[in-house]
Amino acid sequence: MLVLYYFPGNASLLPHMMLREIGAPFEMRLVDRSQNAQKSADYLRLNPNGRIPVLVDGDLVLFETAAIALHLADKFPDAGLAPAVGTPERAEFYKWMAHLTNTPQAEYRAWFYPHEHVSDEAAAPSVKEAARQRLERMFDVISDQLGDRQWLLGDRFSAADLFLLMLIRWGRGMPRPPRDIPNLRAFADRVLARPAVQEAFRVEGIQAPYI
Ligand SMILES: N[C@@H](CCC(=O)N[C@@H](CS)C(=O)NCC(=O)O)C(=O)O
Repeated sequence: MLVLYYFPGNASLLPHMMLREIGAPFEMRLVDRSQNAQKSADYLRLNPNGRIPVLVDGDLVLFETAAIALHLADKFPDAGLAPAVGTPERAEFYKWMAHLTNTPQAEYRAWFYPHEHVSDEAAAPSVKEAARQRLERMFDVISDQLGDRQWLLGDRFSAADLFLLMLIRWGRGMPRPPRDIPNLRAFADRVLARPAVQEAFRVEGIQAPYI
């Protein structure tokens, strides 16, 4: 049995949307951040970093969102969430998964948790501001790369598109949110139209505005 440890709207949203796309049975367990449950002894046994999400797949206990996403794409190839191994499309898929996780996703840590990046709390606003500037540039580059293509891989939908939707959504409170970039908004609307995505949002209690 697959078990996803989640908190609404957190990075667990990517594997959750994928699991809805896949349609395999799975269980969801809330990690109650209002109680700091991600730092509880029980949860730290699953992810010693104290971060969400974790996927348990039988004896396998996996942390890191991108690793979980790649594992799900591989485990359920019929869901078509990643191109075939060894193809140029698969390489592009890896590029986007790696880029999204170690560039904008990592940068969001500085935007949402600037205090983690300073030894002097007074410097936190400056770290946050620098993160804002870098995130804006990152979304500009992603937007240029996407152009007027339907999905990140062109005609082919993949888990990378679900990842990008989640990251666009995380920026909804920024001064210049990613949704203000016209092709990112159109892209996000395409992903949001997918029934599996709507079901994941409904189950997590995520309400409009989604991005
Ligand atoms: N690189 C990690 C980052 C996960 C992460 O930052 N999760 C956030 C929620 S989106 C979290 O657990 N925040 C609570 C905390 O850091 O205490 C991953 O992709 O799994």
